[in-house]
Amino acid sequence: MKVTTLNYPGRLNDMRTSGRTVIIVDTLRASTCIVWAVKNGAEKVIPIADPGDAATMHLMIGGECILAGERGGIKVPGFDIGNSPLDFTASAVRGKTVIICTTNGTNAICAVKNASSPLIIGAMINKSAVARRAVELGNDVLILCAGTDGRISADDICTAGAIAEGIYALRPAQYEQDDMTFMARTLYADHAAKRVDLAQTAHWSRLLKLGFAADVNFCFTEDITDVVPELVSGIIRCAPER
Ligand code: 3SL
Ligand code: MG
Repeated sequence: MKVTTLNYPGRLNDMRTSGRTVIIVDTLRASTCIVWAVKNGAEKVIPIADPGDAATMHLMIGGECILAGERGGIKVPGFDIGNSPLDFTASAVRGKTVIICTTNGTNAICAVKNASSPLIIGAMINKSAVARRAVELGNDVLILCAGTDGRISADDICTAGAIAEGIYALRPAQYEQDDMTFMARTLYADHAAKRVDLAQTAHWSRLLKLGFAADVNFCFTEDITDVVPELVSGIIRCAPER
């Protein structure tokens, strides 16, 4: 079972997705928001790349629909909520359709949404459940990190390492990895042992400057939930029990 990590979607066209389970990671903050929305009872989450398209879809769906998203980390004007996981409460999302549009995370999801592979949403808050799901599925794994503005983002790499570590722990004899996954697991080990301070990295420190310290702490809390959202035909729901 080989685990490959892609730093950001730019080289996605060079990668094979078929036959692999694809785990999409945007730790700060879109994949954390999606996991938390599904955990809190959202009926479904629809990821959209463009804010105008998201607003149009919101108008078309009407009814019990929440429009969420950011540009530059800040709620898009006119949207119901921004991209703070702490806003995706049960009272905000239960039983509703959530349309979400973010700068990097939903772009990464939309980049693979037509792939025939199993597509699951990974975050630090569900890392162990995601590793278990990947092992159940039994395919090779591609961890697709959203990155930040077309570049590597350490928060995503750390979560990729945490998920890969979980897969290794469950299947050590079958486990193989590429060098990026080796580096991701090393970063995660250093983070877990407090040998590195990810608050120095670009996106984390930017969110702190914008006043989102509580979000960052939440996004880096491990295993809050066992929910594993799955993307099928462009719509994200809780993965069915297998
Ligand atoms: O780019 C994204 O998808 C966002 O998660 C970035 S931010 O954390 O809202 O700035
Ligand atoms: Mg991000």
